[in-house]
Amino acid sequence: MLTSVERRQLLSDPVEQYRRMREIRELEERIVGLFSEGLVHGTTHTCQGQEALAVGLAASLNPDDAVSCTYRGHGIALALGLTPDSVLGEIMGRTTGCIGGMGGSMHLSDPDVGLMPTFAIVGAGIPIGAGAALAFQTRGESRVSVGVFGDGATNIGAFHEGLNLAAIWNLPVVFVCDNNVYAEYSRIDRTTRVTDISTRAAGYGMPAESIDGMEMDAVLGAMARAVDRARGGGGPTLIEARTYRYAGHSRADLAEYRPAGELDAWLDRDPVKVRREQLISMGLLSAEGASALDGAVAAEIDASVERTRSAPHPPVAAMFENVWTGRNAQGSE
Ligand SMILES: Cc1ncc(C[n+]2csc(CCOP(=O)(O)OP(=O)(O)O)c2C)c(N)n1
Ligand SMILES: [Mg+2]
Repeated sequence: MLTSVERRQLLSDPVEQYRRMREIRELEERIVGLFSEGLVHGTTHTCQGQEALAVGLAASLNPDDAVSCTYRGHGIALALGLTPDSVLGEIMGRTTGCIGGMGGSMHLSDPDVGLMPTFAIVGAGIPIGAGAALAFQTRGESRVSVGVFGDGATNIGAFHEGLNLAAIWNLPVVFVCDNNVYAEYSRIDRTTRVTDISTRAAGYGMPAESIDGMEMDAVLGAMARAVDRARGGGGPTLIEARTYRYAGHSRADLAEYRPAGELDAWLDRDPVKVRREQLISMGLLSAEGASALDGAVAAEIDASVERTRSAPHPPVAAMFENVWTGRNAQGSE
């Protein structure tokens, strides 16, 4: 089985990019079922519909670049190279998870492939992404940081602070907003007067692009421009990727507030389906090859689910690991 680092290196190949998109879709759909079985505790936030953004973003980075993202980050984690076992193990609270099953669905991380923690606090990953970029700049390293967040997060103070500091210090960071139309149960136009998120960059003197986040080539193009700018000393960029989350916010949400027909219109432009058709028409995959690949991914995810079902939970004593206090071993402050 490949390691996360080996998986990360595969992503320059368009067929591997498609395979990763398929893997994300399959795993997210299984997770919904596993949640219904009571095997995922708390809740979980899935990203079906946002696969082109996850994979296009990961494919545009070097292995030593860094990414911070939100609780809706299973897709980005897989795209960056985390194995299905390490993502699912974490989500199901098993020792095979990327941080030993102690973080759960909203706290995935793997420093080996540059995945800084995924963040449950809306907007929290934005200043962390800027901070990583400040570290790279200070050390003179040619590394880029990417901060991924939702449309709702652009109304949080951390968005303003993170973008402003990144702009004034010319940090090597790319801010990526996945504008998936909703923040929890609220449509964007009920919470945000300016719904074209990319225009906010003007307030920070920062270049920006608004792209179709359902289209892999649009994501690859915008990311390449922004990453080149950051790595070349040109400072930060804001990318607004217009996407849609097919499922409700979390597992308690049936998304009944959505207007009739809206989901169907986005499903017509499904990124996984569209990329599959593009690869076939470009001659990079045959129709039979694509079906075989889809079947192989489904079988791999089946096997991962079975392995994870029988993987152990961490022992109770693990709750005292990785916990720091102000006291030393002798008990003094
Ligand atoms: C600081 C903070 N405020 C409120 C919440 C509750 N909350 C969780 S998700 C969410 C909506 C965020 O929407 P968006 O940024 O668009 O991301 P999406 O869920 O669509 O990916 C809110 C308000 C939180 N987790 N953190
Ligand atoms: Mg949103």
